[in-house]
Amino acid sequence: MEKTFLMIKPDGVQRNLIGTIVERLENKGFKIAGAKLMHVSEDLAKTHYQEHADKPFFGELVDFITSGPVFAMVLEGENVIDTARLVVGSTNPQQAAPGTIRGDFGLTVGKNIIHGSDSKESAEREISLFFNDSEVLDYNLSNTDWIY
Ligand code: DAT
Ligand code: MG
Repeated sequence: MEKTFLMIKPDGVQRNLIGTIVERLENKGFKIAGAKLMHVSEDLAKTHYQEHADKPFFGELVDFITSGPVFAMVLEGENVIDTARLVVGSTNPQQAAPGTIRGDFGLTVGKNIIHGSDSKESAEREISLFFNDSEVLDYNLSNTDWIY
C-alpha cells in the first residue's frame, strides 16, 4: 500500500478543522499510519518547501507554516498520493471544487488549510522529514476488506 504525507496548516488548526478534516479522510477509506500536532521550525519549513525557495511568496509561506501548530499525518491506501490530492483540492481555494477540503473551507491561496504530497518522491521525502520510523505504524484495520 502507498503512503503519503498530509499536514493541516496553522489556519486549519486555528479554525478547529482538525476533526472535520480527519473525519473526511477516514470516511474516504484512508488508513492513518501516523499523526501528531507539532510546531514546524524555520529549518524544517525551508527544507519542506525548498522547491519554492525562488518564488516571491517563499518568505510568507515559511512565516505562515511556522506561525502555529500544524497537524501532520501519514496516510496509507491504494493510490493514496493522487487520491488524497483530489480530496485536498486545487492549490487556490477560489478555484478548488466544492466537496474538496480547500474548496469547502478556504478562500485564499496563502491560507489553503492543508498540504498534500504531490508525487511518490515528495511523499517519501516529506514523511521522513516529519516522522521517525517509530511514529509510522504498521497495523491492520478490520474494515480493509470492505473498502478494497
Ligand atoms: P500545493 O500546496 O497545492 O502542492 P504548491 O506546491 O504549488 O501547491 O505551493 C505550495 C504552497 O505555497 C501552497 O499550498 C500555497 C503557497 N502558494 C502557492 N502559490 C502561491 C501564490 N501564488 N501566492 C502565495 N502563496 C502561494
Ligand atoms: Mg506542492
